[in-house]
Amino acid sequence: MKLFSSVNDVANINYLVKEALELKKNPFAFQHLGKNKTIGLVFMNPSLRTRMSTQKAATNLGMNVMVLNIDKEGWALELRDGVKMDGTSVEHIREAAAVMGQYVDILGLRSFPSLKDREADYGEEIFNKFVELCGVPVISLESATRHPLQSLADLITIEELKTKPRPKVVLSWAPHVKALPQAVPNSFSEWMCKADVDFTIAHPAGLELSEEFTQGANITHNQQSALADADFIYVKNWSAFEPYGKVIPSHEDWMLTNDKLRITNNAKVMHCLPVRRDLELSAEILDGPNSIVIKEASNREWAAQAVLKQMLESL
Ligand code: AN0
Ligand code: CP
Repeated sequence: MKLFSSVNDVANINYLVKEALELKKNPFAFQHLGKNKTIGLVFMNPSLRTRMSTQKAATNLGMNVMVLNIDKEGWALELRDGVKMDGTSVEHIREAAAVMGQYVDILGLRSFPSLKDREADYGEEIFNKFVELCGVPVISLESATRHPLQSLADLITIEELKTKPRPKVVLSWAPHVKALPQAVPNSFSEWMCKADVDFTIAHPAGLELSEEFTQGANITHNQQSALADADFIYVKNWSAFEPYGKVIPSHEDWMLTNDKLRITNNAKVMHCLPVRRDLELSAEILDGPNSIVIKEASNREWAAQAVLKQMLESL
């Protein structure tokens, strides 16, 4: 694998999940693969899980790891072409990305959307520039429109914990006070649409995701009907796709509570984290027996390791 930016870069998702579960049983079996190979993890935005799990995964494979929190520790980057750099940016993405490619065999990049310019965000302008300019395989650590390492970890978690061959999985929108990206729900949706699950998305009117990611999903504005008989509920806030990046207020009643779980099939509750307690998701669920959020975060390590293994094999 030379690029991991979406589910479309994966030849066989079932095989990738199987590989991840095998690595979980035997994490150090492929240490020789990464010997004398270096990965650079470049963050243009904050991270806890992606940074730590990907670093751990690379180390398990014997790789050297360099982390650059470019938003805090790097030079201010100019991302636009054709501008005279007489403002605050110090270095152009053209030099920065090309130089990074000199030091690493694989580059990981996190670049969130602006949530202001939909065309630039959905054109993945920053991520694609890095891919074009760095000259080495690139792994997404969450781009403007997708978070594939998260979605793979989510699928691994569902595969591990399902109690029937084709579980009912519900992506349920949650309230928030800030405008968050659509990357996690877009990505979760496109992975679930390819997985062997019965998939429903529930959100208030006006929070439709881009149809590019939801082909094959059942979509409803009725949270209660969606939750009936659910085996897994994936809780996540996102801002509007249209009007782009807007927070649509007064939907506090969409927060998931123990009471709402009563009509489900004792559903397991997921969230990519970080989560705001008692705003997005009730503390009673997070602290209760239905929450699988820590297991899900734990599986980020095996998701990253399975992808890095396939990348190392194709170097
Ligand atoms: C980010 C998001 O919603 O895309 C990262 C989640 C992994 N979340 C926040 O900014 C709170
Ligand atoms: N879920 C996730 O990607 O978490 P971080 O933003 O902390 O990496």
